[in-house]
Amino acid sequence: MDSKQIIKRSKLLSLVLRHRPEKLGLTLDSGGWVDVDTLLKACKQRNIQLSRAMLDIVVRDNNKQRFSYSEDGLRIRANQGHSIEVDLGLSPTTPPTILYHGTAHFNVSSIQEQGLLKQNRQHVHLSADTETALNVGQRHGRPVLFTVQAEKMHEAGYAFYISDNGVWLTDTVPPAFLELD
Ligand code: HQG
Repeated sequence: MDSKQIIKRSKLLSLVLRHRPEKLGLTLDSGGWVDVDTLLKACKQRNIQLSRAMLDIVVRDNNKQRFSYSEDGLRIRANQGHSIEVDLGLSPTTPPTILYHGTAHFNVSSIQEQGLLKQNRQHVHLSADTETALNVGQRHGRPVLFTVQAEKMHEAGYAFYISDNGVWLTDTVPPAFLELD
């Protein structure tokens, strides 16, 4: 499989495991898991080429480690980014002093007024480093960076989580804890 094919399969998995499992006639369980055999069968029925060996490569080589197998290897899920309500079973974690959020310039005034809202996803996504945050921001337009006073938020009682692939997650970031970089 070349990198193009891996990206194509990754995009399909992101869609199905985060947002629209019904596209392949699947449902996620409460933890966001899908049975691997059921997923492979659903692909086969729709003439989508995906073997277990290919899936292993997609999970292993995905540039953001977006997917994980269950310990027994029988189920698969997305590590973060869901719009469907799932419980990833993450434990509240103490964040670093500062986290970052990259967004598009046209969102700045709204974010300064309302804070960061989770929009269609289950969480607001934050990054531990500026480079990752700017990459996230440029998906939406001209990128800008907000710093988030994560430690202060945590002290004020807001919960933070870190996904299995290192993305920081929280419910909302009020304007008082945000600063435009
Ligand atoms: C913005 C990718 C106006 C927010 C990335 C963002 C990430 C507001 C957009 C993951 C707002 C939502 C998530 C407000 C938030 N007013 N705009 N009050 N509050 N926004 O895609 O963080 O590649 O749902 O700034 O790497 O961009 O898919 O969130 O621009 O980890 O694995 O509303 O998606 O991961 O956009 O990205 P998104 P995001 P993957």
